[in-house]
Amino acid sequence: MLLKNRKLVVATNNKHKLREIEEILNGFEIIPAKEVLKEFNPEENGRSFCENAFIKAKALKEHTEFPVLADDSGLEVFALGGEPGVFSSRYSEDGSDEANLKKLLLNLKGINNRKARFVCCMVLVFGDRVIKKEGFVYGSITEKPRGKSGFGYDPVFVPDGYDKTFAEMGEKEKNSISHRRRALELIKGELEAIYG
Ligand code: ITT
Repeated sequence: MLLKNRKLVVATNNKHKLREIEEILNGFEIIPAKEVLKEFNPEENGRSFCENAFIKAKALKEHTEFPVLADDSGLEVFALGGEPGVFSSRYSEDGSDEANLKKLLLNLKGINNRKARFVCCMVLVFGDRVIKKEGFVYGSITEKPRGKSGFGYDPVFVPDGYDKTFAEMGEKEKNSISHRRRALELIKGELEAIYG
C-alpha cells in the first residue's frame, strides 16, 4: 500500500509528546488526535507499554482513513521493581507532573541504587497492518529536580554519559537521544516504505 500524501494521525493528548514527534518526524504532516476526535480518551488498561499504545492507536483508527501512530511511554526505576512503569502519568493521586515527581523522590529516599530507564512503545496502524517498535534510554534519578524544559520526569532523569537532566538539556539535545527518538527511528523506516 503506497500513500500519496504524508499525513499521519498521532494518537496522543500530550502536547509535549506531539511536539517531540513532530520534530523527529519532520517531512510528515502530523494530524493531532483532537482534530479527528474531540473527546479522545481511551481507557489505558493494558499491562505493557505496547498494549496501551495499541489501545490508543486502534481507538483512533476507527475514525480516520489515515495511518495512526500512538506512543505509550514511561519511567521504570529498577530499585522500585519497575515502578512507576505503565502508571507513570497516574503515579500520584492527582497525576500532576509535580506530584508524580514528589512521590518518586520520596519512594527513593535513602536508596542508593537510582538506576532507571525511560521506555517508549510506538504503534503504527495502517490498513490491516500493525507495527510495534520500542525505544529505551538508560540513566539515573537525581536527588532533586533540576531544569525547566520538557515534561513529566525530565527534571530528575540524567541519561548515562551525561551530567545534565533531560530538563536541563532542552528539547533538541533530549530529542537526539531519547527513548521516543529511538522508537521513532525504527518506525521512520516503516513509514518511508509505506509512503514511498
Ligand atoms: P497520551 O496517553 O495522550 O499519549 P500521556 O501523558 O497520558 O498522554 P502516557 O500514558 O504514555 O502518556 O504516559 C506517559 C507518562 O510517562 C508521562 O505523563 C510522563 O509522566 C512519563 N514520560 C513519558 N515520556 C517522558 C519523557 O520523554 N520525559 C518525561 N516523562 C516522560
